[in-house]
Amino acid sequence: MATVPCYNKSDIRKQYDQDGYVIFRNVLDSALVAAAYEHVDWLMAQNPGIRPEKLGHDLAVKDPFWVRLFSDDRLVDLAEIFLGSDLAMFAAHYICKPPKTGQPVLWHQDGAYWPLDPMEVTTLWLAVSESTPENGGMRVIPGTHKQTLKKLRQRDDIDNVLASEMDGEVDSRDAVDIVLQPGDVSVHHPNIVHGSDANASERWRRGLTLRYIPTHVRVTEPQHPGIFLVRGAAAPGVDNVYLPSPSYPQGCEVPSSLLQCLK
Ligand SMILES: O=C(O)CCC(=O)C(=O)O
Repeated sequence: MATVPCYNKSDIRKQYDQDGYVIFRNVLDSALVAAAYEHVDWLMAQNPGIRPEKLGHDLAVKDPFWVRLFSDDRLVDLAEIFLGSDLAMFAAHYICKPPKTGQPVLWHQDGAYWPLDPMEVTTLWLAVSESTPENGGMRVIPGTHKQTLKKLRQRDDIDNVLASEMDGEVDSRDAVDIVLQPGDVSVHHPNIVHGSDANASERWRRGLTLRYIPTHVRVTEPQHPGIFLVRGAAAPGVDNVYLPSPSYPQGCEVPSSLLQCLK
């Protein structure tokens, strides 16, 4: 029988309120994480024009394996600790850094990018490979989630995933490395200052960012690719439109390991 982790929710929330992030170990089983790794291989083959750091939500909304992954109860249970039991998936995005050439993510606060009202959202970052300082793992500055959201400035002078960074000084000596094994999840607040270095190692760094919102939060950008209800009910009076679960198009060749996970 599968072991259901018993979280001490009040301690976890206390730690999140204090530091702006929390780490959970061994959230997903190795078979599902291996399927996610293969999913990335397949997405890269299907989308050769997209850098692997940018396999984003516009692809996720059409992809049954992706939807199955972010609807997994073990992930949604974590989101529920921070956001309550009526939950939607707002954005899912693989940030996968190839050996030697994987790009950095400059210091930023997520909330500065998002069309959400109010800004109630949390990110689950699922490690699909090992994620360490050597291969460009994420770094956070504990406690900075208590700061307001700062403006962004464009950065196209160096290659970087977001082509931008937070406007303001960041003392990187205060940063903490988030070190994860495949299947671990870190959770972070939309205001926390975080980023990651380039991948200078010989190994891939693969991660999946999952942004969950409570259903009373309105998505204010009409061009947003769409959101999914993953638990509970839509909030009355909030005009979010929820997408139905997608199917793969007829004739689309999908690896059997992914299809197996849909059963
Ligand atoms: O994956 C990374 O290196 C950075 C992730 C990030 O910025 C985020 O999840 O908001």
